[in-house]
Amino acid sequence: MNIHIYEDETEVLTLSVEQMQKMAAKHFSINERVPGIDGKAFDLVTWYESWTEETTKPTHLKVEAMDEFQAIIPWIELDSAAILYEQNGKPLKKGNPIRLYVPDGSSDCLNVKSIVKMFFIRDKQLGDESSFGFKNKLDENELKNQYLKKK
Ligand SMILES: Nc1nc2c(c(=O)[nH]1)N[C@H]1C(S)=C(S)[C@@H](COP(=O)(O)O)O[C@H]1N2
Ligand SMILES: [Mo]
Repeated sequence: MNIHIYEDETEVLTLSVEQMQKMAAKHFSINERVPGIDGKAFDLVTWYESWTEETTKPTHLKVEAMDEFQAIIPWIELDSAAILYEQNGKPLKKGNPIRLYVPDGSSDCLNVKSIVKMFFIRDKQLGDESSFGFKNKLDENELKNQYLKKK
């Protein structure tokens, strides 16, 4: 299963987990950043910086999963973000092919499993707050607002 990587809306790379993980310089045990979780991970930001040809930093990362769950996260929340790619020497049983962990994120809901697309975006209009939910559906906050409006 390949992971599709985009700069804004342009696909720039298609990578297997093995290719992706070999490009990364900083590998560690995920429990160094996420206590209680085991497995091998690499640092997201240094991985991105090692191959991008863009000269400015992204404003946001958008990740999309196989089940169409997605998250949009401001770049400044990603300083300690990690990509989990292996557990007990094997591919992930839960979250295959890769899972994002955002230890400095606003919510555990941002720890997106089974990522198949990653978008490195430059668009300040996406705002300062992270969001998540199923694609083409309302996110949790929107659902809550809709619900409250009806009452
Ligand atoms: N692909 C995918 N990732 C996901 C979700 C999902 O529905 N699909 N749920 C998120 C939410 S809302 C939470 S709280 C955590 C739950 O992580 P866990 O399954 O390890 O408890 O995963 C996040 N990652
Ligand atoms: Mo959640």
